[in-house]
Amino acid sequence: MNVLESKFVQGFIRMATDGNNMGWHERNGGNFSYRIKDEEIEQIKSNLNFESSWSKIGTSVPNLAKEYFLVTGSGKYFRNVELTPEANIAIIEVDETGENYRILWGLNEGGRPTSELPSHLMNHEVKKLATNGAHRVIYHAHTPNMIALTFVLPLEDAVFTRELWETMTECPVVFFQGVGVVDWMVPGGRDIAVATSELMKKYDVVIWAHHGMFCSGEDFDLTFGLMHTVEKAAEVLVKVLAMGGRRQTITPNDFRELADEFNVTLDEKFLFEE
Ligand code: 2HA
Ligand code: ZN
Repeated sequence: MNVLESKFVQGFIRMATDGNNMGWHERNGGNFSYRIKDEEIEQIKSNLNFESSWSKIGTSVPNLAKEYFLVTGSGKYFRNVELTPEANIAIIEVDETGENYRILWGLNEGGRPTSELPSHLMNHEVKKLATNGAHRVIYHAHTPNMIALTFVLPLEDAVFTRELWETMTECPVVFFQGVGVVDWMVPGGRDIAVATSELMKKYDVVIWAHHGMFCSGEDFDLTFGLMHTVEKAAEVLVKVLAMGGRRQTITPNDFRELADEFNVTLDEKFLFEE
């Protein structure tokens, strides 16, 4: 099968376009990766180039040895993914040591996978282990309302989780584990990848202070939906703070009732009295 005709590639392109339409991907901002299923790779194998040379990932992901990923390209713009996918995204393979990758398809005008490849692959590794292989999508976006909040709220998991949960009734149902926060760090390298993947052991959402967010999920709908929900919560919070703050809210006991009704467990450490 032609690579561009396969369903997972089409789903990936649609999500990149949707993210761009949300205003989350100025210039080359943001990046996105999908851990490809064996049967999906089998269908396109005859169109992949297994002659290309190996490059260093910049970190070690032994639990992703011999896995395949669809990724956005470094310096590429989300707005161009739909127009010329073969120039802006790539299929890569991780070698048997988990230290190197090679490009099997795409980036046909040159280029490398996303500058955040270490964070993407370390997050994939953590999530593959934590979810028994269910999570396949890692998505990084420059979401403006969340970025704004990181200049105002204390950079603590519990504060962000509770503030975001209080903005919309569905929030604690959608991201019941809460959200993690990474202090400002230099992007693109192994250090921020280690910090992010550590938080991904507990959360599906990690906020990068003054930068954006990472979300993890099973498929494109769930992962895009998660980013959208959290960023919308941030937007509501920005408005509430701009209007002078809350005069009434959802209380800890309301959250406990909600958790019972929707069959989710909300950690009591997020339900502190204020
Ligand atoms: O421009 O988003 O974090 C790509 C990025 C780096
Ligand atoms: Zn970024």
